[in-house]
Amino acid sequence: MASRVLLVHPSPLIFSEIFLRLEPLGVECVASALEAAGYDVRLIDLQVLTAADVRATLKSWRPDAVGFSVNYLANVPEVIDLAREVKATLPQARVFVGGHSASFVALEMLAHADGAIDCVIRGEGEGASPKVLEAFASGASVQGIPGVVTPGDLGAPPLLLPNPEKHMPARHLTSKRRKYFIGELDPCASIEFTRGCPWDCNFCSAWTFYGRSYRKFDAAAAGEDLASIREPNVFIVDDVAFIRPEHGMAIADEVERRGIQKRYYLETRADVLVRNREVFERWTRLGLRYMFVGVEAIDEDGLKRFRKRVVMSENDHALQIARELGIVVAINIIADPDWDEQRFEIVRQWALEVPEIVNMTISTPYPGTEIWLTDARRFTSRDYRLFDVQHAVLPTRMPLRKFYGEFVKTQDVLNKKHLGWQAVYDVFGITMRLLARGQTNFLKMLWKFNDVYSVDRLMRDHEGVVKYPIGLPAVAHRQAGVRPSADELYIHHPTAIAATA
Ligand code: B12
Ligand code: SF4
Repeated sequence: MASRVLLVHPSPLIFSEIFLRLEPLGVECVASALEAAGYDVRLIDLQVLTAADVRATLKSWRPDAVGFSVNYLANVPEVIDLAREVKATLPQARVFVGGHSASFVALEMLAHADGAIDCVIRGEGEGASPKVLEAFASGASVQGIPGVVTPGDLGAPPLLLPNPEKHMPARHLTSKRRKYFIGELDPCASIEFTRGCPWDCNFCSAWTFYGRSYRKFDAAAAGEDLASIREPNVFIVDDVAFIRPEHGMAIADEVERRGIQKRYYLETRADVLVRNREVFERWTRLGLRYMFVGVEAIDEDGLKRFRKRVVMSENDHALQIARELGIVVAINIIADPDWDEQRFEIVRQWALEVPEIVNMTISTPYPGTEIWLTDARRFTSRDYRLFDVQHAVLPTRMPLRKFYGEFVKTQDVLNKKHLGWQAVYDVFGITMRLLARGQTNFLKMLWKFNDVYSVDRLMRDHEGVVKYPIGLPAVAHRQAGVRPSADELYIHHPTAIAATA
């Protein structure tokens, strides 16, 4: 039996160099399923440890198998190179990869790795991973295990877990947990209450991964998981929190019954907040402090273009409710590479007028999104590392340097709005309280901004040698407006559910 399994989560991207760094929940769930199956599991998170730690563990512990998590496209090259190192150090070790992005580019990762990765597990990893390791150990083929992709063979489609709450995250395997934080929620753990999203925004791959399914965790199990968390702060990672009001209320009952006292951050949609105000109100009493609302655009045209299925008045109403409840709201605006100086200026002015924390990302067609099928042929870069929503990979109307100039200027204005002298004065008490407890993540974040966001750095990133170019969609030239089929988009089909897990 392959008894020793090392699981690795790759390094942080630009985004998490400043604002937040969160525990690798997905790989912790896979670790939990493997432990339950009797494997000896170790986990290295390269957001807080280094590649030297991986090398040292390979030499001293000599795992029989190494699994990499690839939730972010930008991490693909790093993981392929690390897989090559594993095979060079331990030729007998088997290497497998899983995660959100790996699921969409599985065949192409295997081709780039040229034998260094034995298989990719598409979709949820808890069900397939123990089966794959069993096959590795017995010398049987992994082909035919649902979700398993081998070089040149996409294999059988993955199956959804009937009970995703069964394998609670193996948080005991992570070290340096004090490094996980989001803003002043420092330190901060993560938790799931649901999986999937029933909407279908065209720039997002959350819904295509789960085939638009939406599963709720058993409320008592969610309460038990929450009660087991040591950190005082919790990030609820659900794509859209509290879509079903009765579920949000049932978990709130558990929180009250168990006397759990924490502060929370969650992400939701404007229309859900408007519809289920009473749930958010109750959670505010239980400790909900921060909320991310995916606003995406500040005009009706933009909202329609992203197929967001909300109108501006709903966004405004939601922000009003959040203000009344005293929740600090963060919103995101997607910058289009087609924007000119004037467009950036309008957004800056708007962002300065609203009290919310405004963040900006750059529209990026990812495999798994609808816009990938329509826009990928226009890519100006095929470098995976630039697919992090902080770089432009489509042609910009302005010269690229000028576009980045406007982008960085906007980020800078937004940063000064929240982290300028008045804001620093406002958070002085928070900072001192955190320092007193030895938590320095938040303070470091306050000063790091200018080192991370610079036009020169963004331009330099485009000059990197592209060892493994990202592939293009197989279906040639889809027209915008023509909806692709579920088979073209989905990783999980909503009706393909495992009998047991
Ligand atoms: C929480 C979260 C984050 C956290 C990071 C958590 C972390 N340390 O991994 C934060 C807030 C930091 C974050 C940041 C970003 N995120 Co994010 N994030 C999410 C979110 C909402 C949930 C992820 C999660 O924890 N889910 C719960 C766990 C249980 O699920 P999971 O991770 O998918 O794991 C399962 C499977 O993927 C698989 N699996 C995972 N790892 C492995 C490993 C092996 C070996 C195997 C076999 C299987 C396996 O099995 C797991 C259990 O079923 C997802 C959306 C989503 N629904 O997935 C977006 C998402 C992953 N993020 C996305 C993006 C774009 C980003 C950012 C680049 C930009 C941004 N503004 O959001 C940054 C950069 C991140 C970075 N690396 O620095 C995109 C990914 C796009 C892409 N294709 O690359 C997603 C899909 C959101 C979206 N709407 O499109 N993110
Ligand atoms: S952007 Fe949000 S609401 Fe839209 S599909 Fe993605 S997770 Fe769902």
